[in-house]
Amino acid sequence: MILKNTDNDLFQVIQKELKRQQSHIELIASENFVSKAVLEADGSVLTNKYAEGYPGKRYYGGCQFVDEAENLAIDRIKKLFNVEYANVQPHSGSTANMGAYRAIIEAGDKVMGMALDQGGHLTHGHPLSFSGIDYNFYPYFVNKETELIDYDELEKQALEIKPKLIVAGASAYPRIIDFKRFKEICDKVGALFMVDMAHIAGLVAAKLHPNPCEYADIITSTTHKTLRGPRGGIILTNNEEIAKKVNRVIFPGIQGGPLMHIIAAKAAAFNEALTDEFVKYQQQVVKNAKVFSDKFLDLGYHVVSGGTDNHLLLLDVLSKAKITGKKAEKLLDKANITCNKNTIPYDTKKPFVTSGIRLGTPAMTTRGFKEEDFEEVALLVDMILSNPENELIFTEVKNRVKVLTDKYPLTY
Ligand code: DSN
Repeated sequence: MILKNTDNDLFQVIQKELKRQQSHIELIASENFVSKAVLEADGSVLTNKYAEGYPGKRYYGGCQFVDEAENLAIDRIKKLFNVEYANVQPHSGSTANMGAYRAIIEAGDKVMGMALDQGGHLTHGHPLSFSGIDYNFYPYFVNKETELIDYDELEKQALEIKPKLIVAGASAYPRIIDFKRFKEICDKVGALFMVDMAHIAGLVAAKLHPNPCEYADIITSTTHKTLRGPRGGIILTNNEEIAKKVNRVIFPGIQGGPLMHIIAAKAAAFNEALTDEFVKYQQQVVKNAKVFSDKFLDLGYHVVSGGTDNHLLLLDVLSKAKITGKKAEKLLDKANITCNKNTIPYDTKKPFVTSGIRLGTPAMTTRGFKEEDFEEVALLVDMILSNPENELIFTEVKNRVKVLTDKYPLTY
């Protein structure tokens, strides 16, 4: 690395982060490890290029090759999700959602989105997010008993509220989302239908989750979670008019020059996602999550909704281990296991404290973890949470984490 000689301070920071990633068990459900090919495109000379506009219609000269990169990304993502139109320029999931809202609704319109503390996302109407500021959001909830989206209740609410738009999609929902039912509700109340599939995009690509592109007017996603690409966003639709509006809203409406190196890295990731190996990887992600969740159930934990159908689970740590999610996150970090505190449905604790933690399998499955490895991780998590003051246990867990991370090295 040239940086070592030119800027050793920064070089050391990057080395420390690499070492952290190599030596920790990464369970944050929204994170993953990109391939060397994706990283190469991400760090390529395309970062030097200004390309405001879209392929074939740019405000700068010299765009012939970045045009090719963007067209590759567009063609591949359309094939991956079997959809007609794609905008691959959003810098993030938030920007993609802002673009989607602006393309199909007006400021002040009524929208329904899943409550953040029940699994939704900030950009689905939280009062501190642009979404909650610009639009009139009404949250919908999961059933208190089943902890599943209550579609009947959602329908009743929608009939009363008569929203212009209903948003499906979540950051912490462990079950299959019934997009067909959502669409039926939207049709019944005359609402547009948007899906933010950021968390499950990789599963959708591998056909392990229903494809929202079959039902929704507009679909957004990030590219760096289960999809295992660079950090960024996308917007998809089958409607030509909406596609035209999306393009105008993203540029010049919200963004200036697109990040061409990131778009190239998106193209590299989408290419990988079209392979059989990627499908096998996603199948393993789901199998691992199921075994992981079953092991916690065996250990006596309350797993929200009784299990998982996708890449994540929500563990109620307060009811079993009598510690908050905040404390659990800290304790696990000390043992080289990384996760995040998370509210569980109808949580009695504040979002910065929480009763739960969210655990995901995508990142460690990329490293090669199989079912037996996740069973071991569940045991290690339980050892820490059940013995928060015991230094000997911490040492033992750290040693066992090292055995696992050594077994599946992360090399860049
Ligand atoms: N912050 C992401 C997550 O962790 O789920 C969602 O954008």
